[in-house]
Amino acid sequence: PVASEDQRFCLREVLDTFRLSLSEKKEVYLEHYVAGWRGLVKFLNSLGSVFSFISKDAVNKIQILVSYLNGENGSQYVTVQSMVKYELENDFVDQTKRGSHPESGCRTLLRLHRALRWLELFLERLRTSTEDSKTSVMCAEAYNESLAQYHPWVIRKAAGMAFCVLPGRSAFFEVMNVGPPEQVVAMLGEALPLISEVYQITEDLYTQHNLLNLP
Ligand code: 1PZ
Repeated sequence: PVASEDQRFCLREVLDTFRLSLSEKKEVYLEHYVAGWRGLVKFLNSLGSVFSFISKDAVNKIQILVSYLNGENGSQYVTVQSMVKYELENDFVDQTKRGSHPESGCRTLLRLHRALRWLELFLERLRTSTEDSKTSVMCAEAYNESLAQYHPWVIRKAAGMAFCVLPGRSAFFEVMNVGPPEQVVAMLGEALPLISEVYQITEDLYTQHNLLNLP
């Protein structure tokens, strides 16, 4: 059965949420950042249950961040910048090994941030791919260049197996629900600079506060 319009993934929506996540002062709104990830998870789920071990972890991290956003100190979590400041000033971040704050917003967002780099690399490959390019190969290359270095062997192995069952390029483009391939490519060309910008702003912030290796 065809899913109703609002349940179907659309790349355009994800593009919009990442656009909304950038403030005028180039801060990143957590609410929209998380909404962007929700959209991506929706997409991942539509690819089949082989990917559910991945989407479960992403959903778990999204939920941790949402619970801070909706919690009593939610006003401190409006932007990634304010979250970092608040958690560091209050000593809510385990810096070298997991201790009393194993689920800080900072370490949780770092996992999604690293995955955003994978996304950037993967979408760039998709954008410049040709009809005979293999999504599994593009996905694995992007993964090996980014996220893989943070994952233990078992996860790398499981991820590698999941990539093998990704739909081919044209089916993949269809699931994106944007239109014909040329339109997908155009949309990717629009989305990528936004995703890169959000990534870079977070990367700079985390570098500045020495947060890139949080346990
Ligand atoms: C379209 C194909 C999708 C491929 C997705 C490529 C990413 C593979 C990631 C495999 C993650 C496996 C599950 C759990 C991993 C966790 O251990 C780590 C570290 O968290 P910690 O254990 O420290 O709490 N989690 C992550 O690295 C976050 C992974 C989020 C992946 C989200 C992918 C969303 C894909 C969107 C598709 C368009």
